[in-house]
Amino acid sequence: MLGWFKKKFSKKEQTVAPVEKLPLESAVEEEIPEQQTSVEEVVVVEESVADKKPATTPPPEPSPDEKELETSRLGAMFQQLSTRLSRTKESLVYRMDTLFLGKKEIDADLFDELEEILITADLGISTTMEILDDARKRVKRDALSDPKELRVVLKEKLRSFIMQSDIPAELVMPDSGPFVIMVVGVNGVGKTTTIGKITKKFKQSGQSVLLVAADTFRAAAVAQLKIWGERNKVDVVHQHEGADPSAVAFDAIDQGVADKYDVVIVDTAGRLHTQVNLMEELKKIKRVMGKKLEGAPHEILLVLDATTGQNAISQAKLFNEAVGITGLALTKLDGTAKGGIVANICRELAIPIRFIGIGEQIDDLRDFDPDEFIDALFGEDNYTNKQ
Ligand SMILES: Nc1nc2c(ncn2[C@@H]2O[C@H](COP(=O)(O)OP(=O)(O)O)[C@@H](O)[C@H]2O)c(=O)[nH]1
Ligand SMILES: [Mg+2]
Repeated sequence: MLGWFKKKFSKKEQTVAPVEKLPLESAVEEEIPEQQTSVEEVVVVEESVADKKPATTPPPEPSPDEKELETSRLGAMFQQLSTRLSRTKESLVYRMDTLFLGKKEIDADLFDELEEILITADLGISTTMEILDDARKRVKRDALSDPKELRVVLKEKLRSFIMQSDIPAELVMPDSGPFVIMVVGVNGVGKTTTIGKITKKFKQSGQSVLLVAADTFRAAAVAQLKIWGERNKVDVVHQHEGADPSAVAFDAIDQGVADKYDVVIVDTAGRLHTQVNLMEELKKIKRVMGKKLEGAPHEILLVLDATTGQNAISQAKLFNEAVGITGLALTKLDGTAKGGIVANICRELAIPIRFIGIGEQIDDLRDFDPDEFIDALFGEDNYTNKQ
């Protein structure tokens, strides 16, 4: 479930020791040493080190000061995530805690109230039922009598749902040529904003990015992507309003390959103002890119708005049937009490969540990390200790 950045790009900005000297594990983690290294070269590097002996000189250990700085940075990020999730914390965890504290024993009433809390936090009926069944079994098996003991049971069950759709991010990345990401989703979920935020992450890790305005149905959509392009100082391929989105995508792949971009990100429309069926249009965009570059688009990222609750699940099913979704970005978790949808999505769909959006600003996008998410929700501040 880790996003591309945790696995592939997170450490690229750091100065890395020569690759031949690194053991395979570190080489894979440490990533690409130079700004313009293509994905192809990275793979070659990874293969070549496989034959070599483990390093005799490991990369320099961070100094105690650097370690401390990193720990406090991670701590601050964790705190921020925790704050941004506060509405879900209130609706799910605080209510649960109040219930457990107020009850002396685990009885049918407690389970009824728990059911209501879980459903209100948007865990969905079937996910809620599975959680409650599991909790009842645990109470019986382990002879639990104190309601507070249920907290751990529920927390671990939620974590296990979130771990379920864990699919390594590298699997979607190409061996060579640009990594093409097609971003889909209904209108207003945050596709263009998410693209802007992801672009910053790629840029920070030294990747060259080409943005593609294939939402050609509104001039404003193209203008919005261009603004994100300017903010990130990256090029944006666009044509006139109403241009054929497939043609825009087709040409962009040409440019992406010819100019050796590392990443090409294609923004698409969420609602068409013509007679064209949205799903047919998306299938066509996908098809033409695949014709131009084998395997493209490598990632079809569906953006879902967490505030829409269960509706997000139906959207995911529809888009998945039409174009085959490989990853999810879940936006607006900052503004909702319905963050329980995360567990529901993971349980219902075998699609990894790559990112979560926790605000409107460029830095308000996080690689999705199940442990961090659960700890932030349950208010356990031990995440940074695990790093
Ligand atoms: N609070 C919050 N707002 C977001 C987030 N992501 C996007 N938005 C807002 O959602 C609105 C629609 O975003 P946009 O990117 O235009 O959606 P699109 O139609 O799918 O491209 C904008 O006002 C964004 O600022 C998020 O993670 N949190
Ligand atoms: Mg848009």
